Amino acid sequence: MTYLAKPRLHHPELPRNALGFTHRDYEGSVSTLCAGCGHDSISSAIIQAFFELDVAPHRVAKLSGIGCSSKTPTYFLGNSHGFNSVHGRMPSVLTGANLANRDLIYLGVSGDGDSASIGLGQFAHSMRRGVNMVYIVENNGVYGLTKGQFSATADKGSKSKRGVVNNDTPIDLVLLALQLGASFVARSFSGDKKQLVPLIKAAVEHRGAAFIDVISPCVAFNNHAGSTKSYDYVREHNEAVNSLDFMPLRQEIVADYAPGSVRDVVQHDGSVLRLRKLHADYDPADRLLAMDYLQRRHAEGEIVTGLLYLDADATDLHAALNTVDTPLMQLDERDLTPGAAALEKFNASLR
Ligand SMILES: Cc1ncc(C[n+]2csc(CCOP(=O)(O)OP(=O)(O)O)c2C)c(N)n1
Ligand code: SF4
Ligand SMILES: [Mg+2]
Repeated sequence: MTYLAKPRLHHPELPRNALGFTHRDYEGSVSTLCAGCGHDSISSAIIQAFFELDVAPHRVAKLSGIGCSSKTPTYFLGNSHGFNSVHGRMPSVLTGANLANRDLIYLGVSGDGDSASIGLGQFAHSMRRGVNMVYIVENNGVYGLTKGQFSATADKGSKSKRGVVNNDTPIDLVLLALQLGASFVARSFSGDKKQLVPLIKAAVEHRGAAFIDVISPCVAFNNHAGSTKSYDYVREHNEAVNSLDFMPLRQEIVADYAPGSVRDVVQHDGSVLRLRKLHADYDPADRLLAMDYLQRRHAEGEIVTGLLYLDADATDLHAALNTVDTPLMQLDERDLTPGAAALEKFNASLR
């Protein structure tokens, strides 16, 4: 058995969102991951975010690769579309689905092995093309599913459970996403739901490539002293540069912070991200500063979290390709073969 179904009965007075759905309507099957795995906390944050956003589950397509992290879409949004692809190939499958049907919300879930090793090229191209998606990496520094080998995001000098030292330079997917042109880049921690839920909500409303790297401890293979992805290490070295409130379009904006300490950023759909600065020298609108800051703080042993970069005016792959507003899968034969006269007119426009 690959999943455990949840009983359908639930309390009749569970809170409902604007669509009349309860939290349960956004859940999936019972998780079969190890008790305490960070990935389960991320699933719970995803459920919370979509419930609070009042998104109808059938409007979401969740895609993943292979790994414990890539199994998690079975444990949330059980009423959404889903596709569990091949190891490292989620981004190209997601890109194709997005091009065929732009009407869905695309949620890619991956692991550090899935995205920073076998799928690194796929990760890179989905970022640089600006595919409209939320791309979450559940980053534990190991290949959890295949018994805890170091992954490419493991820090140099960090130790495996058996005491082996990792000598390889780590790949920082946040830095790569910044360099490759992602327009929403964040890092969070599976143990910090207060930070993660608004980040996911804001990423869903963002148009363009939204990337969230979530440090997600693997309790079976990477939660010991000497690991830099353990619960203890991340709690001790977590430096949040800002805190975020997400306000959908219809919600009244109430000023509850001292002037100057907050910045409201309006996204294309009118939703507002209210950013409260925790570090005076950090500006999430400055891509180059973000890259410099992250590398300097990493050298000091800090894990910088929060909304690290945002281009609120970003556009996506559909804008670059100038595709029609109607999802391509809805076009019929007449739209796709407009006839000789239309072809002649098009050819003439290119002469
Ligand atoms: C093409 C291919 N190569 C290798 C594997 C073996 N494999 C399965 S999961 C995995 C790594 C998973 O690590 P990660 O993506 O970090 O996920 P985690 O289990 O840590 O959440 C590997 C190497 C595979 N399934 N397919
Ligand atoms: S092996 Fe690690 S990543 Fe996989 S379910 Fe267990 S704790 Fe989570
Ligand atoms: Mg992993």
